Amino acid sequence: MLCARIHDYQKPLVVEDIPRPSNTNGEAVLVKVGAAGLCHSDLHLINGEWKDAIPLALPKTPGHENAGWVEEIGDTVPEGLFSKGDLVAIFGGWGCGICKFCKSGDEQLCVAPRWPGLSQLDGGYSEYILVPSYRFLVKVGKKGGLVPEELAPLTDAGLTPYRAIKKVRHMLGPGTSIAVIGMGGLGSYGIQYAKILAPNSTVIAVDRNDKKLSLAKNFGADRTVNSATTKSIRQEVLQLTEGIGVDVVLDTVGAENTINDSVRMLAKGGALVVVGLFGGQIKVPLLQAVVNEYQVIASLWGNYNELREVIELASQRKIKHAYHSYSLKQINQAIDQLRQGSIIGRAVIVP
Ligand code: FEH
Ligand code: ZN
Repeated sequence: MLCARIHDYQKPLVVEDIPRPSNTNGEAVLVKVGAAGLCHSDLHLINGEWKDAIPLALPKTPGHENAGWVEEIGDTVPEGLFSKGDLVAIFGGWGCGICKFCKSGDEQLCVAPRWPGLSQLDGGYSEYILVPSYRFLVKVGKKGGLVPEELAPLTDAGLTPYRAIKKVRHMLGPGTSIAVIGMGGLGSYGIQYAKILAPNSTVIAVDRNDKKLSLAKNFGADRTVNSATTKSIRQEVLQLTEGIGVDVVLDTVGAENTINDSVRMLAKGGALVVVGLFGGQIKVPLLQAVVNEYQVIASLWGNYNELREVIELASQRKIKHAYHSYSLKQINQAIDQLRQGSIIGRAVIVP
């Protein structure tokens, strides 16, 4: 099977033919990959920036945002659950199943995770991916006619902001506002969830790129702020919120400058929810944080049930998708474009 693997950090992925997994035993399911989304985390991984935190035995196939069709079914998968050819989204937070986080349903927070493409297990930049348990598959019905290119990003880019906004939806409602920083893959879903989960809040999209901001408008953002051209993001946001600031900021970038901007636009009692992993430190001025009772919340990915919810929304065609397809052979081109920030929406690899 064709796949794209990291052989050396900071080098292009190597597209090569390797034997297809032959061990679809027990609970495992072999999935023919229909699409695999390209995430910023893959850039960190390929650059070697995470090699201490997430040590990999190279060569390794990345790709943790996957959807496709059931190809082979292990012998202990309960009868009748899956059939060959079923369309499935692959939940990527593969956990041990028995720790307190897995048992509470937040398997993406497992104490011993085996995330595809981000651990010793191979991911989806490949014609086939071996999923260690049927428990990580969401079977997708025909409603809405979803295709793998739409489903794959939903397993991460479309899942992470959903969980994040659910954590703070009680702070939103009439007369409130939320700013979503970064209109890449996550942000373009984030503004839509803000509109769905808090329909009466004002949703402000923030990015450096006008094309991404116009996508955000198209996807339901009420207001946009270009952080590269504005004289002051804080002043512009204050103007848009009658001098109050925003009740919630969702930072999908997670860089020191976006965290600084986020804190400076918060209303009293506001919450900053960070999902972006660009890097650096979260620094919040202590006096300001306490006096204003700011909340800083980190949120990782989403759980299996949250994935089911976003797929349900997508099946009802309540969310829009922006993606660009690349073949496996074009994967290094997609990686370069993601590095340059020139992809509008999500890049998906279609093997
Ligand atoms: C990054 C690191 C570890 C787990 C998950 C991730 C994200 O890419 C998920 O969006
Ligand atoms: Zn990711």
